[in-house]
Amino acid sequence: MAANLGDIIPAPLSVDPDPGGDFTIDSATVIARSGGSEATSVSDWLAELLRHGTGFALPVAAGAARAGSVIALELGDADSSLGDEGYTLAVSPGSVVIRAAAGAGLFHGAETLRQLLPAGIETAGGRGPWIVSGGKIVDRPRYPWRGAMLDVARHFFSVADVERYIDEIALYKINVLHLHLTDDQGWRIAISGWPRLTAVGGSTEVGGGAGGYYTQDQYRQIVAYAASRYVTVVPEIDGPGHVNAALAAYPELTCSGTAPPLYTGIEVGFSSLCVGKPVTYRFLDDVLGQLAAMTPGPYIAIGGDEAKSTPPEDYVAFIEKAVQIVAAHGKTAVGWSEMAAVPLPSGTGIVAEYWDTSDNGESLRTAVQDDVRIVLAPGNRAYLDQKYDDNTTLGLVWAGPTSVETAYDWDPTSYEVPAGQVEGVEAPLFSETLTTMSDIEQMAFPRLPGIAEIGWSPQSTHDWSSYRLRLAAQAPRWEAMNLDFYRSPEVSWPAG
Ligand code: TNX
Repeated sequence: MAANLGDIIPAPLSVDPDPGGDFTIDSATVIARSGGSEATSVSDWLAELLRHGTGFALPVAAGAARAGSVIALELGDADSSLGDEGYTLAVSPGSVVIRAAAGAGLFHGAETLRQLLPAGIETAGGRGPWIVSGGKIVDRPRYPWRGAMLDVARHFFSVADVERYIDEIALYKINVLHLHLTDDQGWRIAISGWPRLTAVGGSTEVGGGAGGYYTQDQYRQIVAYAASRYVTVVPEIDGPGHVNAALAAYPELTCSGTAPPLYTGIEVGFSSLCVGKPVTYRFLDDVLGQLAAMTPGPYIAIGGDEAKSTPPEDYVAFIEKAVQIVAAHGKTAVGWSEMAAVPLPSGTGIVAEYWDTSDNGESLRTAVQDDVRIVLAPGNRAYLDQKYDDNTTLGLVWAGPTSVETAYDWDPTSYEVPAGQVEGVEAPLFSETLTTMSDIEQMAFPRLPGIAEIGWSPQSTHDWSSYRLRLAAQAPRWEAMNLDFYRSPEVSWPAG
């Protein structure tokens, strides 16, 4: 059965169904692309997906051809109020036309078409019929930053796992992958001139496993893969705390000059860079500079959280310097909200991520005065690493348990931040208890689509009782994708 037009996640801005306008993909359907190289790459991506699912030839041709049965992807000449990420999708008996001003919008429109097709589209030669409900969708995001954060430091995840996660988040129009690359338990990115960071610092993980790291080529591969899904990678090097792996590799980074042993537990707040030593900033400049050079996106994250072993005045000095180093390499610094309390020279734009709700928003106060951009990732709502309920084996509890409803049912404007300073939302997934891709998926699904919807959809569409029905309808797709998810009893899942 065809999904009702608009029964997708995240909910679109507006939907205008036309009961007489259904379109059927069949063996004669062609894909027409127009408007340049990104129309080509998005069309090729969609064609591959649809060929795999339907078994039809679905040739891609240039030009805005309209005869016969056509899926048209048209770049340019779009309603400018929809921005780069917005799109229109018009379904009539002869065609599906997706139009956008930029590649990102075209890609989001293609992901919408994917969700409007039956779940069988996700399996090789799946079962049709491939009917798309008639009518028109006009869509654009509420916020520019819709993030997912993945911790590859507590446990290491392969390039293939990260790419799979990118595909999964992109299905829900998430457009930022914040990669937590370093922490006490592991250093996961190769840095020229500092080989022991990975050779020593990358050699373990929580629980004592083998760990691992990305070579610079592998990191570039992840970034390019993300870009092909219109996802911007924001790499994070956490400091001045969360640095035991680096200190174990390079004793000169400690104040005592003695390297601590590698760490495989899950405590936080016990390590610190030595803020007064010049070598600390040579190190930081090399690391952040190399990352900036490999990262086309505008942001580099510098952590700044839970620096419980750094004296407060050292913390301020460190953040000031780290923000300057990021700026010197042409990027904007992102940090956890503690960092927003540091007075920075006016005009220093940073992005602060609000996470710890136990401080009643105190950590946001200075940020609000300084006009810092805020990403909301409230621990008790958006942290995908929290247990769902008493039955969940994976996950932590410091901010939870967090049910599917709790993760969905909040509004970014209800925090003490002027609405104009909210850049968006993010769903962090710290990996202390997660070792496999299936673990990642069980924690992210079904909560991640809820955060994605909060970031994309107008508040007027927000409604738990109808959302849980749209969410239940995702399950056959996840099964077809072999994507593991938690069958929360809050949702009436269709019989599998
Ligand atoms: C808090 S979120 C942390 C992390 C932990 C996480 C677990 C943040 C800025 N710091 O070090 O992994 O809780 O949920």
